[in-house]
Amino acid sequence: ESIEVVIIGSGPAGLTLANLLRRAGVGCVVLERQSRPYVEQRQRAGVLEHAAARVFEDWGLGDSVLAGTHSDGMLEIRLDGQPRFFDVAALADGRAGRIVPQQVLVVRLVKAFLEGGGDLRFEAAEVTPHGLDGSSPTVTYRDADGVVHEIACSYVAGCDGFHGVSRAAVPEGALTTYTYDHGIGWLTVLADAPAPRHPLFGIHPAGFSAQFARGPKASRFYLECAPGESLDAWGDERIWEQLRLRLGDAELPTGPITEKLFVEMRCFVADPMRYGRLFLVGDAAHIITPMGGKGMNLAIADADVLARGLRAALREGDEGPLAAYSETCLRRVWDSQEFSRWMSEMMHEAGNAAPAGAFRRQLARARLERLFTSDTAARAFADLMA
Ligand code: RFL
Repeated sequence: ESIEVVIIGSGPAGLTLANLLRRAGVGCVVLERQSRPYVEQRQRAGVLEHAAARVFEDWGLGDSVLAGTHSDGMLEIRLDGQPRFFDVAALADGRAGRIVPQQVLVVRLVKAFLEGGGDLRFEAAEVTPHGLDGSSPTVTYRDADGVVHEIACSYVAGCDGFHGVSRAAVPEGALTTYTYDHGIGWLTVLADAPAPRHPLFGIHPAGFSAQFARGPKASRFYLECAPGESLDAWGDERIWEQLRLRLGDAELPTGPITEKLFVEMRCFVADPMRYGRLFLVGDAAHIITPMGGKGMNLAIADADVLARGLRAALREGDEGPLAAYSETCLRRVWDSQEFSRWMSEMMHEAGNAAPAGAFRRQLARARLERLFTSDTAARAFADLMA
C-alpha cells in the first residue's frame, strides 16, 4: 500500500489536515487509535477563533463546518462580582470567535471527510512510523482484526496529540523542547447548566473562575485550586458554592455535572516541528493552558500551513513553504503562549488575596484597568483574543 501522506491521529489537527489535503487533491490516509464514537464524544475546547473559521471558509468547507454556529464578540470579566463587558469584535475590526464545541467540529470534519470518499481508519493499534530521516518513510499499524499493515508514503503528519507516538519517534536531541508550569491548579467541570450570555471570567480573592458555553444547555466551568488537590476535596456542593461566590452570583443556575477533572496548567513547545519527513501538528508539537482558548485553534492553524506546504511540494514542485512550516507555525505558537501567559497572570493575580501577593495584585489590576481605559491596550488585547 502506498499513499502520499499518512496522518496519525484524528483530533482537530488530523481531521482538518485530512479535509484540506482532500481539497488539494493530495492523497492521504488517517490512522486513529480510538473508535469513532470515542473520538466524536471527546469534549474539550469550545471556541473557534475568527482565523480558524477563515481556514475552513478559504478551503470551501465553510458550509459543512460552520453551518448554524454563531459568533460571539463579547466577553465579561467579573471583578469582585462586578460585571464589565469587553467588546472584542468592535476592537478587532469585526473579527470574532464562534461557539463551536470541539466534539461538534470533530463530528462535522469526520462526516465531511468520509462523504468525500476519505480513508479514515479507526481502532488502529501500534501505529509506528519508520524511516523518517530517509526519502521513503513507512507507517505500520495493526487493525481491529489483528492484521498488521504497512503503508509507504512521502510524508507523515504527526497529529496524535501530546502523548502520541510521533514526537516520541524523533531521536533524542533532534528537537529543542521548552516547558513551563504555571504552578497553579485548575479544576474543570462540565455541567448541563445554562450557558452564560458571553464567555465569563471571574476575578475574586477566593480564586479565579470561568464559565463558557458548550452549546445552549451546557457549560464548562473552571476553578483555580491548589496544585495537586484531590477530586475528593471537590464535591458538587463545594463546586457550586465556590462558583456562586467567585462569580458573585447567588442565583447561578446549576445542573447535573457530567465531567470533573484537573487541567494541568503546563506549556510545552517543540522546535522545530519537523524531523525529516515527519511534521508535528497541533498538540503533538505544543500544548498551552486553556486560558485564552488557543489550543484547538493552533492545531487548525498548523494544519492549514502544512496543507499549503504539502500542496506546493507535491503539486507545484515548490519545497519552499514546506521548508518554512516550522518557522511559520512557531511564530503564531509563541505569540499565543505569550498572550495566554499574560492573560493568565492578570486573571489570577488580580484576585490574589495572599498578603505576599499584594504588590502583584495591584500590578494585575492596573493591567486589567488599562483594557477599559486605553483604546490602544484594548485593541492589542482584542487582536490576540479574536
Ligand atoms: P488531540 O485532540 O489530542 O487529538 C489527537 C488524536 O490522536 C489520537 N492518537 C493516536 N492515534 C493513533 N496512534 C496513536 N499512538 C495515537 N495517540 C493518540 C488520539 O486518540 C486523538 O484522536 O490533538 P490535536 O488534534 O492536536 O488537537 C488539539 C486540541 O484537542 C487541544 O489543543 C484542545 O482540546 C485544547 N483545549 C482547548 N483549546 C482551545 O482552543 N480552546 C479551549 O477552550 C480549550 N479547552 C482544551 C480545553 C483541552 C482540554 N483538555 C482535556 C486537555 C479544555 C480541556 C479540558
